Amino acid sequence: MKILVLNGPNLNLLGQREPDIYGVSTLADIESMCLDTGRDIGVELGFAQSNHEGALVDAIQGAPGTYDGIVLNAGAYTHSSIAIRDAISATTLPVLELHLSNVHAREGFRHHSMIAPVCIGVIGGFGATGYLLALRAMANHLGADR
Ligand code: CA2
Repeated sequence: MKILVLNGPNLNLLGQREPDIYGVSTLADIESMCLDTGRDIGVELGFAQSNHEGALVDAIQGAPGTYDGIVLNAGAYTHSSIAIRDAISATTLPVLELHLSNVHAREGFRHHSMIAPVCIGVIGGFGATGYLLALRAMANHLGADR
């Protein structure tokens, strides 16, 4: 069982700015925490990040055959990208929408998700811990958790 953790625009900056909103962990810290959880629940992981919408579409399209599910923090594209929504609709894999922050407690433009209707569920507001919750939720969805 293998899960892709896919991060979108600006998430490569984690830990460098806006720690009050996004926390102090870097993306590398989060990936390391994810690997610990992956070992705990017996799931393999892969990681990717891109600031480019098309590259995220490519990653979603390329995941079947290697991965069984996708944990996706699409960043700001969550709120705008029909292309990413269409890629999620088209894939055979389950996709979980993830956010570090509670988007519903923030600006109005973050309250709408273009991708939520085509995802299996949404996790947000728990900072870096949300990634670990998302892995457990996806593993449970895939029937692999221990
Ligand atoms: O809360 C989340 O995880 C978001 O997906 C993060 C996006 C935001 O546009 C979404 O509404 C919610 C922004 C990621 C920006 O990440 C930064 C990290 C450090 C410094 C600056 C930006």
